[in-house]
Amino acid sequence: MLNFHTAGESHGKALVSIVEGLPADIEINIELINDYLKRRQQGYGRGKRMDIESDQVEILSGIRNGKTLGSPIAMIIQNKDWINWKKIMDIRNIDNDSEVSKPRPGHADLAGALKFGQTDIRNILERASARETAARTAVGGLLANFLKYFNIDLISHVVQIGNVSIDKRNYTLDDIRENIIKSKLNCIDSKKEQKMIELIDQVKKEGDSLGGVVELVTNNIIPGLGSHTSWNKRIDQKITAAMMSIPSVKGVEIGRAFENSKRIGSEVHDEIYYEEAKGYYRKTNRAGGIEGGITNGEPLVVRLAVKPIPTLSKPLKTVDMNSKANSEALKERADVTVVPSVGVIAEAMLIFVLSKEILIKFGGDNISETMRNYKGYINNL
Ligand code: EPS
Repeated sequence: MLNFHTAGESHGKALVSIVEGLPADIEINIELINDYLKRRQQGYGRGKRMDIESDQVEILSGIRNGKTLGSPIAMIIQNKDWINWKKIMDIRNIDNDSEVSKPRPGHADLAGALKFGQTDIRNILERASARETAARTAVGGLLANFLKYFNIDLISHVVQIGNVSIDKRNYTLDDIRENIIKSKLNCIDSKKEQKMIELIDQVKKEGDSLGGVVELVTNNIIPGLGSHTSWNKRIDQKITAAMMSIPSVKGVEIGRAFENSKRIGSEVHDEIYYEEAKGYYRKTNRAGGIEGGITNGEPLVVRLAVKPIPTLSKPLKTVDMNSKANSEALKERADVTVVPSVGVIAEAMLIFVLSKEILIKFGGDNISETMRNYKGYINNL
């Protein structure tokens, strides 16, 4: 069963990913992984940390002569900033003056400190930091090599920052890819993007932060991934769980779920057509590519609501965990918004869910075995 783990603290030495369950003989282009890592670091509104890091993956195991071995794949990304944090993050002895005791509202700080019995919040925030998502993105980039065999393509784009949103709704994955190339925010509407940038600048000056909405769109999805037969086999359940695991993501919508909830059935469901060359198809895709917990072959469309990040240079009120006195929350170097990066992390998580579903359906210890089963299924459709 395909799975992965990550390890690593935000200002520790490195981030580690271990991926298990990929078939042997998959051709791996390491540059594809590095492209994902680079895209995750971009986006207007990121903080100074992104000037320090330039994430590159090093593969430690599981690949030989450019191909997977079927054994666990270990990957490492160095934290360049670690050198500046050695005294605070040292594994043996730390500088005790560095204790953090003022939890940020909206962060894992307080809940994590209570749960794990910690008085130094740094013991929580280092792992709660979204830096961990670099390790997940490496996994997504690795598995993107696997999805290439099935011609599956996917991309994210920003549809809202704060209260500025794009109005366009009818675009294809190719339109998105073409239009976000020059965008600093992965936004297809250059006029709205300008407004988003102005808003980010203004909010930055005010010492505040911004959330937004990102959308994921796929092409060439295989019909029949997921299953209606059990609650925990439904692919919408798996996709939403994976999306909700991304820090700052607080809501997930498949298709036009919230809009659909206001309409009558005949205005919502996507009518079915058939053509010899195309097979079954729809003229609309309000369901976002999933019916009965199974992909129906239409593009997957998933939207994520991202909250504003909790680290504010104009801090909110909190309580000092040592003195219990009213205080101002921890102020740290931070981003103003991470919405474009969340899109790339969401791509990585969707790539993982799709890869896992493909292997559940087609199996295979070797990619040729997986492809033989896949082709047999497609020919029978
Ligand atoms: C983060 C705080 C910032 C972000 C970080 C997530 O880091 P720092 O505290 O070092 O300035 O830049 O994100 C990343 C490092 C990254 O690679 O995405 C946080 O508190 O979650």
